[in-house]
Amino acid sequence: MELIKKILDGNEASAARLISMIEEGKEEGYKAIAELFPHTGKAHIIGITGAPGAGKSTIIDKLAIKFSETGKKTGIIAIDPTSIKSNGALLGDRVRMRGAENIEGIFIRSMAHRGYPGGIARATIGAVYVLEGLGKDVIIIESVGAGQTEVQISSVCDTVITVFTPDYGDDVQLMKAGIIEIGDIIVINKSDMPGAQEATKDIKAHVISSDKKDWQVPVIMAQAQRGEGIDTIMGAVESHLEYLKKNNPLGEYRAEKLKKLMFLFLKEELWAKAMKKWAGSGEIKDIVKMVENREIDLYSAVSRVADIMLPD
Ligand SMILES: Nc1nc2c(ncn2[C@@H]2O[C@H](COP(=O)(O)OP(=O)(O)O)[C@@H](O)[C@H]2O)c(=O)[nH]1
Ligand SMILES: [Mg+2]
Repeated sequence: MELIKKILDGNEASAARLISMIEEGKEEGYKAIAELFPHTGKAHIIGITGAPGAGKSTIIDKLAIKFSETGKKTGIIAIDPTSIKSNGALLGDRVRMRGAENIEGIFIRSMAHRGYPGGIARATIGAVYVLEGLGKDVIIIESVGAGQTEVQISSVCDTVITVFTPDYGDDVQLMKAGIIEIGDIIVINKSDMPGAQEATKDIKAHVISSDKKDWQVPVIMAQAQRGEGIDTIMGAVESHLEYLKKNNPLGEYRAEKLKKLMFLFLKEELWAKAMKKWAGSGEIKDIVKMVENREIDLYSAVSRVADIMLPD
């Protein structure tokens, strides 16, 4: 396929085109991915999550520049719900990546999230394949901290960085929701703000009680805007990759995540297929009506619909 040849040759416009096709769920796009697949699997995939405004894009901008200084090509995928569409291009996070934007070898792509959370992982993994085909050594994915979405992003990534700010008090909910648990590295950004030391101490205490196997999650203070702490983050990212390779061959580590993603995608696929197949079903509409009129309880209704859709 001509498109694939161009991507493998490093043509960014072709890569952008294929990512769009995947975002739109085009059959042609999935076929191209199948052809691209043998050329993938080598990049280090890093996720950065955290509340809007925590400084994720600023950190990525600086990290990508550092990577490029060490000769590594970086691809950035920003899943940005605040993106504004302008001339067909998504702006938003790109605005915060002005430094990295013009460096050769760095490719930035914003992706709109399409309202349904499952779609994020689905389109993201496609974009990862494409960036690997482009020859990126490192792929950084930015996404906002939002429960289910985060869990999905962590399934796509080898290393997850969670970004908090000193006023993370509001984020206690995130911690309770397990957001902190998915971080392999935790960054307290905006350490110029009051309360940074306390926040770091608090989070360190929390992390110690919930550490991951034999990886001690580092809690790093940073001031991304000024580039402070970026070297430490970079070092932690590299140590985490070493750790994964040493203790758990990367293939094994990824296998577990891939299995999870496969069933996630399967669930969506089956749901979409069932909805399409049964959209006009009078039988199901009748059951829905009965639910609306409180003639039947929800358990019975769902069980009847499931039996219609998937008979024994
Ligand atoms: N005070 C302070 N502001 C920062 C720091 N890092 C980033 N910012 C600012 O915080 C705002 C949000 O940053 P951004 O990277 O877009 O956050 P994102 O939404 O998590 O991607 C921007 O105005 C940044 O310039 C920092 O260390 N200290
Ligand atoms: Mg951002």
